[in-house]
Amino acid sequence: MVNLIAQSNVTVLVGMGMTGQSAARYLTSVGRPFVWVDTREAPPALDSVRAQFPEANIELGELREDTLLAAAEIIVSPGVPLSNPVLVKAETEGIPMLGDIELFLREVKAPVIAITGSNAKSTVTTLVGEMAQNAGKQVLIGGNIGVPVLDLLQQPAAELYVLELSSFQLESIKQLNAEVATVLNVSEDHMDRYDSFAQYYIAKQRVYFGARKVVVNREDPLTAPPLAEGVEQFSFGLNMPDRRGFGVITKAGQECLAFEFKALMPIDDIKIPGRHNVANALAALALGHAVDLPMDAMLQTLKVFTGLPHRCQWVAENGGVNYYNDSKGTNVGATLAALNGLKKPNGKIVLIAGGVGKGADFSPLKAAAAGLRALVAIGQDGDQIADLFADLVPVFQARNMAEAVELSARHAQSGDDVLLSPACASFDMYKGFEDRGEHFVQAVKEVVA
Ligand code: UMA
Ligand code: ADP
Repeated sequence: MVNLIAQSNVTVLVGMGMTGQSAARYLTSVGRPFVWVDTREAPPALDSVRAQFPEANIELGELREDTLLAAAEIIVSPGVPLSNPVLVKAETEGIPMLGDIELFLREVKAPVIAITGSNAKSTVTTLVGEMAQNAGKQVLIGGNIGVPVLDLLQQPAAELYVLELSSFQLESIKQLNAEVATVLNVSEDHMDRYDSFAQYYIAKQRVYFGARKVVVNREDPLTAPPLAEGVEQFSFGLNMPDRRGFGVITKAGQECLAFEFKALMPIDDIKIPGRHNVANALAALALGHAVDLPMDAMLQTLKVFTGLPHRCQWVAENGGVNYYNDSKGTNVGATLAALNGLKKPNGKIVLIAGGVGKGADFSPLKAAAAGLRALVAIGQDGDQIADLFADLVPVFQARNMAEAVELSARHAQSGDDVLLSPACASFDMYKGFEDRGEHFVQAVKEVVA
């Protein structure tokens, strides 16, 4: 094959997914020539890419050293590990390597709130965005939540940007310089991409690089930033707040959200369900407060925000059994949070779990066994979860979602919840977590009809 850029000095864009397409739009708009590569022989978006960018120089299949080493700059999509040997070689040769986030930050002057964590990113990002909007700010949200950041540049400039960042996007970050940055929580995920938990943790920590203010989770020491002079620190947690802290206090027998020592609002007024969402509400308050959003507008938002679909979303009630769709629970930490979040004194949970385990250690799930009525295992790695619970609770295997919901309905008792929170990715059986959640909702509708 002919080397498309020979010795010329152009940008190489790696990846033809959402990020790659947004970067291509951006590079085209600023008149920068680029060669577009993808490690797949047939990326799913190829036809639409060729239609949108008929002039694009495209190389497919294994990354080629001659192409990459001739680049002035390499823009890498988050789904492509930086450990790819050709990318490693390019980096050692001193070729600048960056992601879409840094490209975006070069263009944007308005403050950025940068949010990462193993779980709760999308919920907190959306909440902070809604709070800012309700406070009358021109705000845009984007990032891992599904809106590539470079596409935000095609809209009128905002006064504030709220970005959800994944560990993949953070890996290449040199300096983020966020107005406020947070790691909401850290628990194991993506162990099929990282050599160790430490490597994953370090990727998350990069969100703090250059931040003026930080928000940490008092209950999760892994969220603490590296020590830095002059950085203002706020905190959140379900425990008693301290100085600059958001937390929970009891006032007149009622649990309330609180800032420092002042009660703000009864937690019962928060619309999103579950104890874990109280933590998410506190995190959003801390982030909003750090950029001076008015407290009234933020509290008002908490009273109306019903949560995102597929995150502990209530689906139906039948015979005293409530059904919840937590299809976005794609790792062990998320499923534990959902189980603990929905826990109540009278009633147990029938858990539907399983799918693509991403190399995870499922054993921490055992801590929730006492609250389970039964486990229904689904998908490729469901048997690993089933084995864990075999001697602890009744365990069933289901071949599909309809069967899983039927089995759950049969074994749930009045006062129980049926929870789909798979602790796994969905790609063995579904197009994505949304598709899986929709199948669950459909199956529930059939069972309760
Ligand atoms: N791929 C290749 N070769 C390539 C390029 C991609 O094999 O050359 C594969 C990747 O391994 C991956 C898939 O293609 O399996 C998609 O990768 P991508 O980088 O092209 O992804 P995008 O479509 O650009 O979407 C990315 C995020 N996806 C990933 O990080 C895998 C989206 O997050 C994000 O919404 C989008 O950018 C906009 O910022 C999705 C995600 O699953 C929701 N994120 C992970 C998570 O939340 O756990 C991190
Ligand atoms: P992310 O974008 O990080 O995946 P989401 O807001 O989409 O986060 O929530 C994903 C899942 O994480 C939820 O479905 C729930 O199971 C779990 N979750 C929500 N809040 C928390 C929390 N505070 N701590 C741990 N897990 C949580």
